[in-house]
Amino acid sequence: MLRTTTMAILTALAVTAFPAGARAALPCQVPETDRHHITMINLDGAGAKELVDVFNFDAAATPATELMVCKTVDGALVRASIKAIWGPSPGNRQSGLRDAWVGDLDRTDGRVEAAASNYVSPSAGEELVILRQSARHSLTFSRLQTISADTVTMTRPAGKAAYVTAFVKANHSPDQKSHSERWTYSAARGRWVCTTDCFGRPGYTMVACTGRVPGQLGTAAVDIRVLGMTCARAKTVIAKWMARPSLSRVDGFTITSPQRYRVLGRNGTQAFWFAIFGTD
Ligand SMILES: [Ca+2]
Repeated sequence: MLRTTTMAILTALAVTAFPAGARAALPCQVPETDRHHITMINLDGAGAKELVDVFNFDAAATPATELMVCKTVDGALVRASIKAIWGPSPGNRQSGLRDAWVGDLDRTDGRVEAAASNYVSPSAGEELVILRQSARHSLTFSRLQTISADTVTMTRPAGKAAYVTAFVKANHSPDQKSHSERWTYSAARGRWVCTTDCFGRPGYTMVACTGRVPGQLGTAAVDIRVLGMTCARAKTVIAKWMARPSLSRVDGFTITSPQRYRVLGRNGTQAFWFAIFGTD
């Protein structure tokens, strides 16, 4: 896969010589990186296919994932859009982009989706970021949703909508059992939703929260996931715990730590967990 995509990007870069009269256009070129996932696909409905490059960008050893779209102008590929879609990673240099899928993944609206799975760390697992073409024939993408678990992969059965498998280990699960969640596309909700093995009920799925909660000694709670509660509520409880990590109960939540660097809080119907930055 990597060899193929590396050859593909080299081929792409080889045809980016600047055409006269296209001074405003940026070349179809990204910072040097070892991970690309390139797809040639018709986004705008016109003749030539566009190039979609989902790539890992290792900025100061904190990998980030970006998405670039290039179009053909006067026979040369030029950049049409670029978007940071994940990161910077709290994990190490080997974290970041693991795989990507580009196409009409939901097989519903004709718009193209792009999904990128990103590895964070052994305790924080992976995050799948799904984006969708901003509009039909658009050359830009908008964020749709993020799914977190120990491993998150997308499967594209022939002729059917893609589905997501999100595996959660027992020691990362609020009910202490492993789950292999199946997320299928819901046209009614316009996104992928968990439909199988979702901690017992379909509407009861773990959701990823963005942002970090600062704590002592510069550490911070990252990669927060919540079950049956809002991100804001979880962050409030986490902040209180980060201020006093000796507490075993905060705002009605029992705080446990199934793994050394992962903290779990639960109160029966609601739960959250988070990884602590820089600990693995
Ligand atoms: Ca679509």
